[in-house]
Amino acid sequence: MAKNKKVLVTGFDPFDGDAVNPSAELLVWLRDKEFDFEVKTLQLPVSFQKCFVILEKEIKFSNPSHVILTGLAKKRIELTVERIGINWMDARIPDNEGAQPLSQKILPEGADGLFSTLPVEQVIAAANAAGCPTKLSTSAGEYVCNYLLYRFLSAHPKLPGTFLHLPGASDYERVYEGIKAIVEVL
Ligand code: PCA
Repeated sequence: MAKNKKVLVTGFDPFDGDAVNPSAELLVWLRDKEFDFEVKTLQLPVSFQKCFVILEKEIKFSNPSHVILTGLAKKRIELTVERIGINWMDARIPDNEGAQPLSQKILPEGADGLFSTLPVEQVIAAANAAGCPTKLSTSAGEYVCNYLLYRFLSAHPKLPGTFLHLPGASDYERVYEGIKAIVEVL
């Protein structure tokens, strides 16, 4: 295990008229679990303007060794690990503050795409071994989740991190066990 391992796990508020977001429930679930390293949790607003600002404050404050960002992808049926964040926003629906950026870059001078800084195959294998069907994804979408991943990767090219999209209607206990296995294998 990495020396001074400290994993920051984030989730998102409910959005799109939903009452709950399983990525926020994940944070509550994780707080009850025991780890032999530190795990910090942070719930973020579904806001282009605020999510990354709040993440940055927490990274500066707690100096994590690994960052696992999570959110909901309602139409997916498995947990997915994002390989890449893209420099693009095209919001299908407004965020929770009414912002809806359409067809534009996140950072005008930034790279078109940035790869996750964790060994994604290894974390996929860990989640599958824990009984949670998990796949690789090469698109985190064009909404707030991809925005957060891209901004994170752009600001922290050396900090190991990735984004996990939780599936819609699922056996979340199993999904959460898979994510716990990912947090442990880092
Ligand atoms: N999923 C959205 C934003 C918040 C969330 O949980 C997304 O995939 O962009």
